[in-house]
Amino acid sequence: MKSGLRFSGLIAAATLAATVITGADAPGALADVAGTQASPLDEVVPLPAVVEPDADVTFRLTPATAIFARFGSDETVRAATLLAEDLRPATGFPLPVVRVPDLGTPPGISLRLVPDDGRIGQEGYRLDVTRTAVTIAAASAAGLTNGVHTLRQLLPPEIESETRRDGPWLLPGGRIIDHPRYAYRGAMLDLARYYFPPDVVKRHIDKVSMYKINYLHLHLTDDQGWRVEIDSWPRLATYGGSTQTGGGPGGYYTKDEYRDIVSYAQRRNVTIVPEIDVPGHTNAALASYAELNCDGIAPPLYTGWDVGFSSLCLGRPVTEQFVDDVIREVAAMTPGEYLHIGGDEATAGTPEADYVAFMDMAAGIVAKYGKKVIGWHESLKGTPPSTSVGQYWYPWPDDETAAGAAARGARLIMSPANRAYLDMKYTPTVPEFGQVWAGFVEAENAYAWDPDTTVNGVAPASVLGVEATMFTQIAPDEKSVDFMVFPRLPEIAEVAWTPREALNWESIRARLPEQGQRWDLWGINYYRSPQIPWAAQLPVG
Ligand code: TNX
Repeated sequence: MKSGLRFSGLIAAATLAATVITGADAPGALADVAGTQASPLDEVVPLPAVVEPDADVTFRLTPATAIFARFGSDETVRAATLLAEDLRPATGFPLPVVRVPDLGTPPGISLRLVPDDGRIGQEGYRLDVTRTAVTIAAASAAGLTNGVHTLRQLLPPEIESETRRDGPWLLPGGRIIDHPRYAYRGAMLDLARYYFPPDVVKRHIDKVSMYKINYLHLHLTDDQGWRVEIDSWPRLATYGGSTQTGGGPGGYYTKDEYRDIVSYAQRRNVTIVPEIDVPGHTNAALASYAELNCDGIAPPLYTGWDVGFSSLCLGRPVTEQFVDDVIREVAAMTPGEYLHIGGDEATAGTPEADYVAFMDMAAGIVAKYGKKVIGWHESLKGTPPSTSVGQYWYPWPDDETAAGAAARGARLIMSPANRAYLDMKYTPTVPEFGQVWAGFVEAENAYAWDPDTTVNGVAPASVLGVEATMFTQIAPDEKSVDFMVFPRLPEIAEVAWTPREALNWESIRARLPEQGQRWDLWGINYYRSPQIPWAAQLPVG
């Protein structure tokens, strides 16, 4: 029995009956009140807030099904087009996007923008499935896209096939009313330690957006490489980007390639958060421009594993000019509100007062170019607490900088390394290539934690959200990145989305096998954790 499915049904039952039912009575209470078995309507990851299955009803997608969007509403047409593109390959159906002047409830699938009724918020949605019609209603494009991701997961896993399958393509009847727990649901990909071509980054966006991740933080610069073109300092990319961990050719994104990644993500409701890591983690920049070094000598490019040995020369006008130029050019390519300036492990003999002054200067430049600043939590020593966001990464719960800054108004994104660092090994032997410094992070460890109590002295109201990070010096290719990301990223996405009271390891454990079947069809190399009862692999092809 899947207790979590019962739990989600329980929320539905409680909603229907306007009665709060708790504790051990839950399964029986569900049967009594709702009179139904758990439905695939609640197989979704992340688990929706409210699920009201109607076991007597199914909707069947056919070659005649159309997707309706209101004429003149770009947001709905965009989400409808995304849905059609998602469903066409496996079904082989035309699924035309039809613009209509007024919706009514036509037979088929309709997407509509509605005012927030207080239950869906800005990013939530309502999904209704009857025998003849499927409706996604949301207050924003983001909400509609979240509803589209849910709809796709309600279809059988074969929907993920790139080639045509037979179906039948049935959607379970009922209603979902859903909204996220946190505003910031992030994933990070380190492109500095290894360069990945744009199509790999785009596939990564596809993979994370399925789980309603709405921010993808790109770690674009580090000791081993500088990956984004900067016109005013061209050698950063052409020379600083010319290698990677372990040697090899590296690479960088031209401005056009970078903008294309940003808009690809935007269409899937994923906002790119670019990170320019300063003042440490800067060997690639120091190697490219001698004047950024205190001794005026450019070091060689770096292809090793060490951290904490490099620093820009602080307190010099040329360094400030460098930071201003880079942030100006990156901000101009960033539609999102955040820019990440790193600030971690600035331990190369940097006096704390100099570090604080530098981070304060860099934060001021970010604000000057109209963006909000994020930094690794150490940066909260130097960035203004009331307007800054710190990303907490230590694997322990006590930190004066984070707690003190939160008390003065800073907000925190929770990435505790013992839960949310996807480069950690799962077990002492799996995989051979993982990190161990924050311990082992098996599937259950990545799930069973509460961001609201991660750092002592940081109140829930100061928690902006959650981010799962993927540092790549251990993972040179898409296959090894995927192995670390799945199943842990979908689990952390649920921690970030689903109401705290509905989080339940037994529940997600029972829902992940169906996700695994989808990953098989995507060709994802995932970790078949012994903690999860995986299903048989679906035939690919
Ligand atoms: C810590 S997290 C780092 C990275 C490493 C990572 C390896 C952080 C702010 N810095 O530079 O790649 O650990 O797990």
